[in-house]
Amino acid sequence: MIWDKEFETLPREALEALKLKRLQNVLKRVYSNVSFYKNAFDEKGFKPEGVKSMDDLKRLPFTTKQNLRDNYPYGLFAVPLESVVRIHASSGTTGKPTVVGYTKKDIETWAELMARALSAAGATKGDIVHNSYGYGLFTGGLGLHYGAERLGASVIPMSGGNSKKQIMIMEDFGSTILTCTPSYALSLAETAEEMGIDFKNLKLKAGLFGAEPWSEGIREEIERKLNLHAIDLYGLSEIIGPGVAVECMEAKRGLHVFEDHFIVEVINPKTCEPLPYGERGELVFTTLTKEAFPLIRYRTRDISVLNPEPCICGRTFVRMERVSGRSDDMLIIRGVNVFPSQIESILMNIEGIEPHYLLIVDRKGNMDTLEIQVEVNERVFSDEIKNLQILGKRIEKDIKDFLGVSTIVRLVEPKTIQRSEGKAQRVIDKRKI
Ligand code: DLL
Repeated sequence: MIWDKEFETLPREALEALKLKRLQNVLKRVYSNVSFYKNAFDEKGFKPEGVKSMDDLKRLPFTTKQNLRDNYPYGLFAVPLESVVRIHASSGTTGKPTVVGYTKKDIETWAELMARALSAAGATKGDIVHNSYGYGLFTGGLGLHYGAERLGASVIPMSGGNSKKQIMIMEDFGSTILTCTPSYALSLAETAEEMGIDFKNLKLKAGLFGAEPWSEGIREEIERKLNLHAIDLYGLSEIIGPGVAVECMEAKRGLHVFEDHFIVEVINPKTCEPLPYGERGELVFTTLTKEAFPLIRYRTRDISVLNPEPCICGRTFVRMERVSGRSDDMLIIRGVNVFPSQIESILMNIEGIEPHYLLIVDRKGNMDTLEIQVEVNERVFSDEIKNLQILGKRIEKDIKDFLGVSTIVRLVEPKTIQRSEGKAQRVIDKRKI
């Protein structure tokens, strides 16, 4: 279902014209209201009036996470604080969080975009949205919440945690749409099983999962275990929160970027040169309509590919492939670049392996080591030791063959790896501790 037919199906030419007009506006606003941008533009000898076509985008400076840190907390806001009605923050792994602000109109825009996202997953006003994204500074909880209300659905503000209660409410309240991280969805599946509850007897029909990378294999697990359609939802606090891009249930192949509000580019992270459609690189976004916290060419560090082909759903927005990871998630193991998502994809293709794993990176002498702890199911675990060893060796070989890196695989008992209620922590890099 398409929530906003007028904009979501705009012909390309009209969409490009709209983007250009909005870009010109936002550039003028940041130039007059944000000293960081005034200085950055002046340094490049760039005048907002100079933007005559989308091609000029290339000449604009990038904004990085470091720029956000340097202007902590409110330095990049483009409106006075009196006009800001909401503040969120994304927890950095190190140091201070990134602070983002919204005007009343920004909150409305965000709710609209989230209503679009929920509709893309098939939700309507008749649905009961069970929202298990965390409420608080994290944008997931309130982002989904406002979108569900805008859609006219009934939203249950569960937040994360207390899984048994979640399952009970799902059953008693008849939840039809589930929203949470993919790792928490799997954890809920496990709790339901322990409680003797079969998802086939629940009313869930679709889920919007995001906030962390997940592979096609995990999608299959979630769809099978929770008996619903699993849709990928992408976003980041700096750009608006969830609701930057979403998959459509018709195709489930790539996420439509809400291009009337965000310009998306893919760049080569080393040279910073824009890459053509079809080439993998770092996603860069420019916000077109945000008032409180507009960002120009924000470098996300998320890795993806853009696909401009028309989609069967009728949306004209370009699609980004599922995010395979962040450039700063990349592990360098004895000189070989490895993304946790690549390991996940290999693991998910192996019979008897559960979708719960942990990568432990360490250094012994001068040698990096990568240990993969992965759960096996009850049947495999109770098998003979010899068979477990064979399975472990086979996984090590698959990883060596596909990724060229030697690992140590440790098959562990079911339910021993810590479950997440939000974003899962899948890597422990002891070299950094
Ligand atoms: O995670 C916003 C969000 C909430 C998105 C709920 C989807 C659902 P942050 O906490 O700022 O915001 O983290 C943003 O999470 O740069 C990606 O690295 C990662 N991420 C978000 N969605 C996806 C996804 C929210 N669908 C960071 N697939 C982003 C892969 C994702 N990674």
